[in-house]
Amino acid sequence: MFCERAWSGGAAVKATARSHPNIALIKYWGKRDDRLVLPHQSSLSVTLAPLSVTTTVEFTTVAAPDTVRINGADAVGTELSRVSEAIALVRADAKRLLKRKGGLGAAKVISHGNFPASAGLASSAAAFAALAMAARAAAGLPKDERAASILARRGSGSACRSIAGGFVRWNRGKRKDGADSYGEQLFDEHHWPGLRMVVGMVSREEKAVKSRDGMRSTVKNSPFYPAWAKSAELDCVAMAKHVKRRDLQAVGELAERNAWRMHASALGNNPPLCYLKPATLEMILALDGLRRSGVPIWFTLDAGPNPVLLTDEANEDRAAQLAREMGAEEVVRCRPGGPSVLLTEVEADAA
Ligand code: 2P0
Repeated sequence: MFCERAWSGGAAVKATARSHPNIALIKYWGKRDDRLVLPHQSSLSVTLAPLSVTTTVEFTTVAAPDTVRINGADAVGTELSRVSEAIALVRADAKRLLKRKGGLGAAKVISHGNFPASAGLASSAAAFAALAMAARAAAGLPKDERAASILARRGSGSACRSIAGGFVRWNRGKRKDGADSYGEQLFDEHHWPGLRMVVGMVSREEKAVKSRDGMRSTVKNSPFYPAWAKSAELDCVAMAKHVKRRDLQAVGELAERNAWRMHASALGNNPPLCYLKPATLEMILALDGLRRSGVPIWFTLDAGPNPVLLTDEANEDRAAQLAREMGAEEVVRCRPGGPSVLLTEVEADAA
């Protein structure tokens, strides 16, 4: 049994959850509130199967520091403190909502990804989504997608888009406390099963400026930032319509334009932030020629050098071939994935 819900004052409880990462078709870049992780603009993503992170959270009965193991290594420093801060929010919710006597003790967190954390595939999104689901269940809190998404958001913004599966919009929200800023499913993973996301891994080097620092600096120092935030909000509305119609060309063109604008805002930073490598540019510029010859492949690009090629099932092999020709050391093929799940549910479904 993966999820022990016997929550009877003091007994250790544990739960395991699994989440997919996601790739933004309309990017999140810039916070209006750093502590609550509230964005300046809405964003829209597709969930990436078969990549996943599986996380187990166990609350012990002893008051001690939390322990966190990620892919077999003990987490330390910021990595540990970000997980611990999310766990502290769960403890506070459990105390407030369940009114139990005595607090939850130290948490033991064990997390494994089936893809390298350094691949630039937003492993933090899947990791914090799985952590949010498992920690809430282990604490005996009821299943609540919105609350899980808000908790995941506090760990890492993009993680709020990995609770629901398929195509998810992270609403910017208006409230100061962030209660209306969470991921909302627009279409599930069965809406467009033929869509393909092919990641061309041109570099595994850790980037010089992490997304969190890069976006903070861009908000503060780039004169292009207000224009970015305004256009991204409009892009979200248009992208939802294109996805609804499963219009690959419209989705691809808008995803490219939106990614370029995000990178343009970062390039407008002082000092300029360039996340592209020469091989990145070669790959994405080659797409234009391919499309003119009738091959429907577009790209999107996060704050890193590895393009994600957007295409359909029929052209997936061509996209993978292109990525390799353009210098990708490794190619990862993805399709729309499902929601975060507690593994007890998977067991129940399979039975
Ligand atoms: C995204 N990125 O929408 C954008 C596109 C990077 C570029 O979400 O500070 O790791 O933890 O909220 O979620 C990366 O930022 O940042 C990201 P924090 P996160 O996917």
